[in-house]
Amino acid sequence: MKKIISGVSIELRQGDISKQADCAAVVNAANAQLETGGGVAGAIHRAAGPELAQEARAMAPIKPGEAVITGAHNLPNLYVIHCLGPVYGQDKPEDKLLGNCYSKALDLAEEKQISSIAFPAISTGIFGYPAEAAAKVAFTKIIEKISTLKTLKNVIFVLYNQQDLDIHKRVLEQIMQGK
Ligand code: AR6
Repeated sequence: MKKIISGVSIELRQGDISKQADCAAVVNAANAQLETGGGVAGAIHRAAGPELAQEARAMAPIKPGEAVITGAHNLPNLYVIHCLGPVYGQDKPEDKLLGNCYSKALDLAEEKQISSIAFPAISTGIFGYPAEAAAKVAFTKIIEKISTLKTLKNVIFVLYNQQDLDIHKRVLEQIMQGK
């Protein structure tokens, strides 16, 4: 599914975030230490190789809602943007912290003047954020900033399974219909 808003496409696809060769930057659902981990962080660090953690170490730790950018090493991308999402029920206010992740990732991508970025559903795995509520925060923030984007033309969400893809499709439709 693809929607165009203010000349920027928001595309939803099912897949593995570590295999998105057509995106200049991929976003990592990181931990504070910017080390490898489970889920997205595990897949990204495995594919990028140990140099990713080595490069990122100097920038750690980061706080919930923050984002930093590194090279992509052995990944088929130019950059990895590491976002620390909130742990649901613990880091508050969750919606603001999650929104900050998306906002800062877009800012970093724009600073590098790249045209495409791929996001996973930050915080919705190990950190426990309900997928529908997280999708609402993510799309609302991106649409809020979309008219300010200069070089970014493709914002891609890579959802790991069909259920998450369906939830994101539904939430994006609802937001675009003003619901
Ligand atoms: N590609 C795309 N999406 C994925 C992939 C993948 N390869 N693997 C999992 N997902 P999570 P979080 C989905 O747990 O909740 C890590 O250990 C997954 O189904 O990766 O922000 C870090 O080290 C879920 O929908 O991130 C942190 O400690 C979403 O991606 C902690 O987990 C996010 O799941 C971060 O937790």
